[in-house]
Amino acid sequence: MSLQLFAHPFSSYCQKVLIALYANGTPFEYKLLEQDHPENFEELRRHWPFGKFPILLDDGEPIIETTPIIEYLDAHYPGENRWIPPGEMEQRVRFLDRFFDLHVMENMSKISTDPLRPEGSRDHYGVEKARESLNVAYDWIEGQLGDPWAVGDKFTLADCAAAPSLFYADWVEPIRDQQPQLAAYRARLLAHPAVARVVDEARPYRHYFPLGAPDRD
Ligand SMILES: N[C@@H](CCC(=O)N[C@@H](CS)C(=O)NCC(=O)O)C(=O)O
Repeated sequence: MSLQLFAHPFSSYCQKVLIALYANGTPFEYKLLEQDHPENFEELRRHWPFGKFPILLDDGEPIIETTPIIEYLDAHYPGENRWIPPGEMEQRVRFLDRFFDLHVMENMSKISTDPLRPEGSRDHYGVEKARESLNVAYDWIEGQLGDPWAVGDKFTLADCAAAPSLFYADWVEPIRDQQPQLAAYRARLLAHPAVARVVDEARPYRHYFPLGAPDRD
């Protein structure tokens, strides 16, 4: 079996999957989605006409959407970290994965990609709502987090989703003093070797950040 990941280092959803691959040392071929590789975009669209990434190919068979990709890795390429530990933790891991994707990553993306819209098509109302929702998410998760990881001592799918979403969310809407647990969790995530690696690999692309990357992290 051979894995190929169509991805870009600066993309938050790609980082979610890259963290899982790196943390378990799972070998794969990186199909970089950059302008000097148009053939990779063409191949991505052949498998997934929406053109959203990442996608994973296993011997040419596509696995699409980040959560199913990590579920697939857990089932077919198991490693030191179980991404969805069986037993009583499973439901919590799945719920927090949805929480970070839907309530942190999506609001962060709405805010950070609005400047890319054509002039006259900016969505100021939507961006304001996304900021409000992000603050609701910060307040809610503050009392919910395990230590050191989202569900306790196991680094799971929930942490793979949390790391890139909180990394960038703090750039667009800084985590506040009222959320010390969340700030500490973000710092622990950034110190994890697989997360530190994706952050470092994305560094050369920071100028892509539409709002301007802050001079930190
Ligand atoms: N729900 C999808 C989201 C994927 C997604 O939105 N990826 C972004 C990159 S971070 C993307 O493809 N953006 C380009 C586009 O929307 O055309 C997943 O979990 O895989």
